[in-house]
Amino acid sequence: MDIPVVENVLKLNDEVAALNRQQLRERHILTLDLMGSAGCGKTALLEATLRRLGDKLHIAVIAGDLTTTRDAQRLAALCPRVVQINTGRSCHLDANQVRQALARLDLNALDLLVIENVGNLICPVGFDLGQDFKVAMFAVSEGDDKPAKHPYMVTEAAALVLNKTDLLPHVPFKMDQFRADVAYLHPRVPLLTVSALRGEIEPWLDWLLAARKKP
Ligand SMILES: Nc1nc2c(ncn2[C@@H]2O[C@H](COP(=O)(O)OP(=O)(O)OP(=O)(O)O)[C@@H](O)[C@H]2O)c(=O)[nH]1
Ligand SMILES: [Mg+2]
Repeated sequence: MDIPVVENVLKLNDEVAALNRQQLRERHILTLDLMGSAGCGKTALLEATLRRLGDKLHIAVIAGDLTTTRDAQRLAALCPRVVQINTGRSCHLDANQVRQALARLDLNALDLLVIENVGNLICPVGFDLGQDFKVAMFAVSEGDDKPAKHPYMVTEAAALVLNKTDLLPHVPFKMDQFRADVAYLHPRVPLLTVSALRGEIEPWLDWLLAARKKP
């Protein structure tokens, strides 16, 4: 019997992602998909980034959340180009939602677009949004085992941010174990240790500015 097989359930998403990528690359806009668990500090990192780079680069942010515009409101205090996507019950953004958000942004003269994905270590990994790079974010308060337990976050990411390093004296976190697991899963991926709360984000800023120069 001939059983029909759906070979690529993500095909439609991939097609729209390709359109997004083409639109963004034509304008030379570096686009990042920032993924990480709920509360790891994605919005805090973007706030710190806007404080440091907001008057040097034209930056836009698309913030994904199930409900509320709270992240967008925080970011709008620092950036005039912010769009919130409410995903309802969905645990990740998809390319079509990003496409609709792009239509709400003036892409002319934009240098950098960061898409803050829904706080979740699993679902965002599998969906191409049209970004140049996926960035995975962890926090020391989540424990050192998260890369090993969520390997696809690590293998799909072009860079890893480890946040809340200011809490290292207060939480059990084996940095050696964390680094070893990351190195095993994705050798040579940049590991950027930061404290968004304190504004200590130099490794992230350095990576970001270097990524802009890549063709
Ligand atoms: N100690 C410490 N706290 C931080 C740091 N960065 C963020 N936080 C705190 O962690 C909490 C969550 O930060 P958010 O920036 O909202 O995290 P998020 O990843 O955007 O969360 P969702 O959008 O809900 O997924 C807030 O109370 C922040 O103040 C940090 O570097 N150190
Ligand atoms: Mg947030």
